[in-house]
Amino acid sequence: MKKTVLVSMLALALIACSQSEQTTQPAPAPAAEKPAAEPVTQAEPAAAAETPAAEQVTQEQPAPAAEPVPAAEPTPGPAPAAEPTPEPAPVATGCSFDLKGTDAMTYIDAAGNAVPEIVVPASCADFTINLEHAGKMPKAGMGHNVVIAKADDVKAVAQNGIKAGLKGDYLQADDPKVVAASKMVGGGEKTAVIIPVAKIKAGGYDFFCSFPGHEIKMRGKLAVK
Ligand SMILES: [Cu+2]
Repeated sequence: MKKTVLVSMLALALIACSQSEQTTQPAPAPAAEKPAAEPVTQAEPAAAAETPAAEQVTQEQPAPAAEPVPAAEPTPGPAPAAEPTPEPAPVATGCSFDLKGTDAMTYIDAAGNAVPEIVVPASCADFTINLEHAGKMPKAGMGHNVVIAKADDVKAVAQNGIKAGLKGDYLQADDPKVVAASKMVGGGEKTAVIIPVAKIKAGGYDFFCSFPGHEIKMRGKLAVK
């Protein structure tokens, strides 16, 4: 692009154009004159000559003819588009999300980042959260699951889960407050929970781990968008 500008500036200098400083602008001349095919009439050389191809211009008006070339070139310069933008929070791109549980009692995403929120596309009928226990600790000591419930119900569901005990995967059987839940897994194990999106469309739902005490750290929002 710089080359083009230089060349055009050179050309402009050679032909003694007074508008050389405008070469960097995308469309300095009246942009309305798009029709490139329009033949130039010698009556209005300056005005009509902008867009027409160079071959149409008579040697009488070389100055305006040199402009269209650089004017058209600078536009295709989407250099800043390639700039990477940091993602604020993990966003699900499809109808599933890969979640990991750790021995440090945390949920992380595939990249190892915290997961404060999972975006559930409203267009999905079902949304799946795949859970992998990325640690080594056994289920009895550091078990993890994924439970979906209203944010206001999380405490109660967790309390009911404690009563159910490890035998019950720390989740009360048929707890009406539970929208969906995976089984409890230990280090190296995988599981998943399928969430009917219609059930959480109203908003205000969280995902959390019902292992005793874990929901304090292992909890995030489900945002249906
Ligand atoms: Cu857990």
